[in-house]
Amino acid sequence: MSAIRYELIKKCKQTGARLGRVYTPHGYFDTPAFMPVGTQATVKGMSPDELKSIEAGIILSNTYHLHIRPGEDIIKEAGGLHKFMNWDRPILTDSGGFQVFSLGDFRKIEEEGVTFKSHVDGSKKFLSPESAIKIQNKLGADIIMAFDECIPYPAEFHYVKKSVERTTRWAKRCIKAHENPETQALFGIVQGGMYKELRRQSAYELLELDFPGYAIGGLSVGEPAEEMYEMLECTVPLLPEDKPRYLMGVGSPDYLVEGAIRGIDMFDCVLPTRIGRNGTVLTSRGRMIIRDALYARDQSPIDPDCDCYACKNFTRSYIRHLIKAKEVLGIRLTTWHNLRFLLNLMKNVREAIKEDRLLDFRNEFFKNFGYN
Ligand code: PRF
Ligand code: ZN
Repeated sequence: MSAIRYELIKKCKQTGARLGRVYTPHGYFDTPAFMPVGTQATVKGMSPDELKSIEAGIILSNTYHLHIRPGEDIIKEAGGLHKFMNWDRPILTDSGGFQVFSLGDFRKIEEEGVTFKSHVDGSKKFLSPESAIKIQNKLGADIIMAFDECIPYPAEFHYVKKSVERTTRWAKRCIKAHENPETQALFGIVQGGMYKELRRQSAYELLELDFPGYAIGGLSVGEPAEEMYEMLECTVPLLPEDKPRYLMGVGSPDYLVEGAIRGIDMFDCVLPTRIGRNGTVLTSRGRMIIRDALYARDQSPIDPDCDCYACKNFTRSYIRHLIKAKEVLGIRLTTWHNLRFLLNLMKNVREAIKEDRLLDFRNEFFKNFGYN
């Protein structure tokens, strides 16, 4: 028995999108879903109650960061990640595969695993399929991720092929090392760079291992949007209908809608929280740089169509002032709004799937947001 169950509720008649629900040991979440990122066992600036008030159904955290600080043993002693951070809804932890490649300055990739330098104190660290799973077993998230190599863009065919084959060998080692398959679902990660043939090879190899869910990694790494969509179009149709599909590290509004249209069920990204902290907000009319002098005397809310705490209670003028004065409340309000904006976008996407009008929704949303 797997720790999770995916219920396919309905397919959109206009697109390849799916309305679904994923049941986990900590309750269910509706899909397509956006997962706010809580790298350090906290979604920066938001309390668990606040996250619930904006209807976050599942959050993501990181093996790499929690291993370095405070260490998985401290979290296990606290009763696991849910208890440690007081979040009782589903959690997914990423394996560290990606963070090691994007954060570690010095790194050496070998068959056994990856050696890298801690971004905190520069000390030498090592992660392997076995240790990444062992750490995730101690953290206790509902969904855990295989240890993979996220290939940089661009990359040579020959290198990508070797890397894909190693990621499959690592995936097998992850399954073998996993101690709690009944309470934690281990997802495989399809890689393959920007080569359709290698994406298919990676998918076929991982399908044989029968994971309870599949992620698509190595995308949104600097390639043009069209290339990402092509990779999705050649990979998603190979994945099982009765399991969730997760597009890793993708969360701009256009990618969320286009991903859902192509059959993706789960997404995560630091975008809403990160841009919020530097004073950029997402609105139904596009991105807005709230720091801009244009808003100094603007007495309207960030987004008149938004129902979030920031929009119901504060003006652009005030939030701009807080951000410029580097006040904590400023970044709390922009983060709050941006997360609510994306969670609400996903809710609208789910509504549109239910009513077979996701393509119409996409066209209307893109027109207002300023995409084409
Ligand atoms: N692998 C893992 N985590 C990830 C990625 C990946 O390829 C990406 C790529 N966009 C984001 N996060 N393990
Ligand atoms: Zn708002």
